[in-house]
Parts: sequence; structure tokens; C-alpha cells
Amino acid sequence: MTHATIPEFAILGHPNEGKSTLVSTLTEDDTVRVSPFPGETTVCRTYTVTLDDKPLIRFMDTPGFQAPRKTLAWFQTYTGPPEKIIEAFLAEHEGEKTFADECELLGPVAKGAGIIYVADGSRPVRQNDLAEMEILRLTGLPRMAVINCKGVDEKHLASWRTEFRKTFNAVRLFNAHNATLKDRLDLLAALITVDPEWEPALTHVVTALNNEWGHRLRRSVDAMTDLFHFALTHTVSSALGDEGKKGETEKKLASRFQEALRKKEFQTRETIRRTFRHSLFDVEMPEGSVLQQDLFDKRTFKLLGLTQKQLATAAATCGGAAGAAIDLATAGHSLGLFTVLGSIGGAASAFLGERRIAKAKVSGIPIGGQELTLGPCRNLQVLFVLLDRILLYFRLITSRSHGKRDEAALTVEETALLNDSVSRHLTAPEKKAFQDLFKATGKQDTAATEKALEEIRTLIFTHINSQ
Ligand SMILES: Nc1nc2c(ncn2[C@@H]2O[C@H](COP(=O)(O)OP(=O)(O)OP(=O)(O)O)[C@@H](O)[C@H]2O)c(=O)[nH]1
Ligand SMILES: [Mg+2]
Repeated sequence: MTHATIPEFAILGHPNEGKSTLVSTLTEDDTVRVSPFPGETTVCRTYTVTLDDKPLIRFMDTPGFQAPRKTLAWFQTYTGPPEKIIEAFLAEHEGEKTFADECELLGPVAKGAGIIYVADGSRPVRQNDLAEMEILRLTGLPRMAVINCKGVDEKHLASWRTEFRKTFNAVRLFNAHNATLKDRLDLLAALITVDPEWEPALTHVVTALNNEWGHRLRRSVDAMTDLFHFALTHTVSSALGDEGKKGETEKKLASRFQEALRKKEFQTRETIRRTFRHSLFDVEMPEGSVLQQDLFDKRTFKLLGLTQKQLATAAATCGGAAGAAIDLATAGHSLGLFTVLGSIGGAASAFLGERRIAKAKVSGIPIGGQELTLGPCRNLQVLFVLLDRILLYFRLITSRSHGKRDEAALTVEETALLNDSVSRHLTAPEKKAFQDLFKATGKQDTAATEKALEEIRTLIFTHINSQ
């Protein structure tokens, strides 16, 4: 590593051990090519972590060793100055087919990059691995070994550790598929122990990434609260030409309202996805996922939000809107909240609340006729369903490392997360913040609305920050 510049590390190892996966996870770059077939990476590529357009740290993805034993044989017979060993190897073998991959992968190391060696700890240690470790020892450069277990078998871990301790300055277990931010920061911090000279630069990187994570959480919380506010304040209007067509117009307005809320929810997800630098995520979302499910699907409302009992209690304190919410809580259960949606006139009433639709405003008299306005939404459960869905999406995004590209794992994660509905576990004061928002928006009380939003921001931040 050139100490005057930013830290640089080359990720080395045997083919198919997860080098590119590790690079992708560490740099949060899902354009890094990962493949189940060995030999995917054939040339070195540098990936830079940037913050505010400034480079912070670089990782070089490299092809795997192809001829480790022949390379080791050369290294063992080398008699020149020890610090020139890589240069000498490259000078002698550049352009030779047998050593093409070794020349390519040692290139960044020759230029001063620190070494991170990756091996799959769920398989046994082989002779080729020992040869690769010995080559790296003979370079005399500071190096860390990362055990990235692709499988669940742990019986080989002890022998990997033993071998690594002989030839590496530090050994870390790191799962490139499941690594959290904390795991990533711990790995970077551990690199300091490999070479204390890296300390100032790496400490700066760890601090900067930590701060950046806080910014991301805040950006996400703002987007979420904006969604809740929208859900409770948005209205849709349409000119009502003919009184007789009121039912039809209401139905159209209800569907326009739903569309607007779906769009807003989608935009909120996009903000979160971009904030956490995921570009491939949605492509892989599995069929049948509650996140793929329409927001207004019956199943969504069954899986998420408060229980019927909790909803009845929560709605009871919500003043004028309580009746509507309780009607929905009890009747909604037997009739099916969204069966009603299908029927003319019932559409708006089921979703927006009976009371509100009874008063569906005939407001103003614009040129050309009356105007019918629908909304805002007075269904408390919508708020909790939105909360659960967006937090579920948030957890999926933030618990998913960039190097992981397979769908099966995502489904499993999501099922596990779904057993843990957030709104059903809110404490009474936490629930109250949402009820306050509901009441304040109902009264169009701006100050009370802002106060409730601020409380919600704080509680969501605390929640996601402790995950
Ligand atoms: N289950 C699991 N699979 C992993 C993990 N890391 C990598 N893989 C899988 O292992 C395969 C190889 O991963 P790559 O990152 O492409 O491996 P590589 O070392 O860059 O391979 P080459 O470029 O061929 O040298 C891919 O199918 C990855 O999804 C892990 O931590 N867990
Ligand atoms: Mg690769």
C-alpha cells in the first residue's frame, strides 16, 4: 500500500473461493461479476469506495492462482534481494502462458497493494492452498487471511486456522454473503493489526463509513415518514358532471388514490434502495413475496399491520375517525376488507373509512360543474401496514450484502423476517406516536402533525439503528 495515498488491497486466492463476492460486498458494488463457475475473473479490476465523490479505499479483484506449485517452486529457488521477489518473478514470466494468471494477480501486489487472501473454509485445506500461502509468505508483505465459508460444514475450520496462523499476520472469519456493516468495519479495523502503518488511513475509512451509515439511516427514516404523511393527507379530486354518476366517480377516485399511494410507496423503496447502493435488488425479488404483493391485496393486510384486537384498541383513541376504523377492524375481518373494495361505492368506503365517504365532499363549484374530492385516508391500519412493509423492505435491503446474487437465500430471509412484524410489537407510547399523527392530520393541525412526525422519526431511527 502506498501510504501517501488511500488504502489499497488486492483480494487473492484460488479460483471460485469468493474473491469477487468479497470485493462486491466490501465495496457495495453489485456490478462486480460473480459466478458459480471458476475462472470468471480473468483480469484485475479496481473497485473504489467513494464518499461524496472522494475516493476512500480501493480493492482489487484478481483472477485465481492457476499454477501455484510451479510458482512456488520458482519462489523457493529465488536468491535475489527478498523485497524484489515479485518484480523478479514478473520480469521473468511476463507473457508466459503458464504463469499468465499469477503475473496478473501479483501485479497489484507489486505496486504496493496490501494482501487479503480468501479461502472457502467449508472445504478441506489442499496442497495448492498451502502452496499459495507459502508464495504469499515469501513476498514478505503484510497479509490477512479471510475465511469465507461457502457451505455450512465447520469441521475444517480448525485446520484452516492452524495453517493460516503459520503464514499470515491476521486471520478473520467473514461471510461475504451475510456480512453486516459491523462485520465490514471489523474487517477493515482488523487490517490495522496487520500493519500498524495503515492505522491513520484505515481509522479514517472506518469513521467515514460509520458516519455515512448514520446519514443513510436518517435519509431512509425521512423517506418513510414522508410516506406516512402522504398516506394520511393525500386527496384526489374529479369533476362531477352528473350527480347520478357519483358512485362511479367515487370508485374511480378510490382507485386513483390507491394508485397514488402505491406509487409513493414505490418511490420510498427506491430512495432506500439507492441510498444503500443496491442496483440489482428488485430484479431478484421472488414471486409471491409480500413485498411483491399489491399493497391493497387482502393477504398484505392479513400478514402485516396490527392484529384486529390491537387495531380496535388503537382506533378507539383516535377521535372522530375511531368509528370508521373500528368498523373496519371488526367488519373487515369477516367480510374481508378488500372484498368490499370490489363493489361499486363500497370501494372508497372500505378503504377510506365509512364516515369519510358518507361525507365525500362536494366541494367548490368549478367551471363546468361540481368537484368530488376523496380523502384523506382515515384508515389507521393503512399506516401500520405501510410501516411494516417499508421496514421489511429496509431490512431486506440492509441485511443483503452486495455480493449475494441468488434468489433462494432471499426467500428464506424474508420468511424469517415476516415472523417478526414490527407494528404488532410496538409499545403503547410508540403506537401513540402513530395515533397522534393520525389524529393531527385528521384535524389538519400542522404543529401537532410535525410533532408526531418527529416522534415517529426518532422511534424508527432507534429501531433500525439497533438492528
Ligand atoms: N453460500 C455462499 N456462496 C458464496 C459465498 N461467497 C461466494 N459464494 C459463491 O461462490 C461462487 C464463486 O464466487 P466468486 O466470488 O465468483 O469467486 P471468485 O473467487 O471470484 O472466482 P474466480 O473469479 O473464478 O476466481 C459464486 O457462486 C458465489 O455466489 C458465501 O459466502 N456463501
Ligand atoms: Mg472472481
